[in-house]
Amino acid sequence: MGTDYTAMWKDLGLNLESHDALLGVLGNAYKDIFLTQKNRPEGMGYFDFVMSEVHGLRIKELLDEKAQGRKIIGSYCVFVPEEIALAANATLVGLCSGADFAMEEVERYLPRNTCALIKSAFGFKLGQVCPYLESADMIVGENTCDGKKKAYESLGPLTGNLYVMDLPQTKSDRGKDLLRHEYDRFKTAVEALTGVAVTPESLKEAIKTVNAKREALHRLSLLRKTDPAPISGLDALLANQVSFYDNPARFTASVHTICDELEKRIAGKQGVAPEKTPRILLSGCPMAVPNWKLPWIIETSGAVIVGEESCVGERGARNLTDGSGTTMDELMDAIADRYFKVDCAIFTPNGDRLGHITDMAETYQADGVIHYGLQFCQPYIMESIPVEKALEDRNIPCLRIETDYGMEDAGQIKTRVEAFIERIIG
Ligand code: BJ8
Repeated sequence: MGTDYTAMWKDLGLNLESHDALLGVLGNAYKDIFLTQKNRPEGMGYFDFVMSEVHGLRIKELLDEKAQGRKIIGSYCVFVPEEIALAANATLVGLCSGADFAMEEVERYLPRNTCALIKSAFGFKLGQVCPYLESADMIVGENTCDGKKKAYESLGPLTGNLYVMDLPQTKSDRGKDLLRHEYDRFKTAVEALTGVAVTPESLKEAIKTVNAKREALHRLSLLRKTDPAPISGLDALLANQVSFYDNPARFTASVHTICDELEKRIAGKQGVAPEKTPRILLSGCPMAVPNWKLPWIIETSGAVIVGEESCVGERGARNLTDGSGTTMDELMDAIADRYFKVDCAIFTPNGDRLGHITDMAETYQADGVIHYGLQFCQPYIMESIPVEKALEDRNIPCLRIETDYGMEDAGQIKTRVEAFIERIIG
């Protein structure tokens, strides 16, 4: 980073030494994984810049917004509706939980057999290393998996500004009523935070902004149907990761710029890997920055990732919100309708997800699916068994990987991935 942001980080209460260490690890991993890729689209330069300024310029922008009276809301889950935050003059940012930090301290609060994503959220707080977390005026936790809902009981007192949203566990009418009710309650809480009443007009405008972002991501996804793949899975994942904290309008424009470039590549049959490179669909737990381990292993083992069935991917961005309503009730119903379709593994039963995975494998012409389960994540690991069965029933090979954020098992995973790719090639 060219600018010195030390004073800003200090004002936010970051532990400068630990923060430096984290930035060092992040920067080195990024250089080794992303900047060594061949045939990257030029448009990825924007995302390289965003990543180099992820704790710098973007945080400064958020703090400048705060100085103008805007509030920042941090979230850990795609069930928190960005539309409502934007309509009440707040900015929603994803609180990434993709790296181990301060693990000894974390294990004073959480059992060892807690998933790495939850541990990471605690590590970032306890280590005082995340400027997004520290600049947030409100942090939203959601009652999704058991790990998260119990962990929020301990995270609340550590942050002092945690708001907990209840979520249904079944796709029933009662479940949908609960979600709608919780979104009303969230709207009231955000209005109280910002002092700005949401109106049908502001909500419609916010729906438009968020839909535009999702449409750009849909465009990017669909371009990956082609062979040769015009963009790597790592770069596409990065775009999805950045969508959680970039300015929405700027992000949308940048994704369209890449898509324009990819269309030209497709016309010229130019890919990131040669035609007929084995194509993998990645499915499972979300991958937050800087969790790039598995995609990196896959794409350095002779395959290309052509889609992500994940909350940092198609599950998170799949559906648009119907913005045609004119009253508050109609628009809030439309928001609840849209989010109720998210097929997170915390729902039981969750048959829609099986259908989405098989559809995606067919749409993106995947030769095989790798299911990624974070160790100790019961919902996704349990669901990986029926997922594998549904895929194998359709003759789509599936490999189930269970891992965490450490690199100790990277060699072993690489061996399994290479064997899987061999199997696909036949
Ligand atoms: S909508 S996937 S973002 S909850 S990996 S913490 S499930 S034990 S992250 Fe998620 Fe919302 Fe669902 Fe998406 Fe628990 Fe599993 Fe850990 Fe997880």
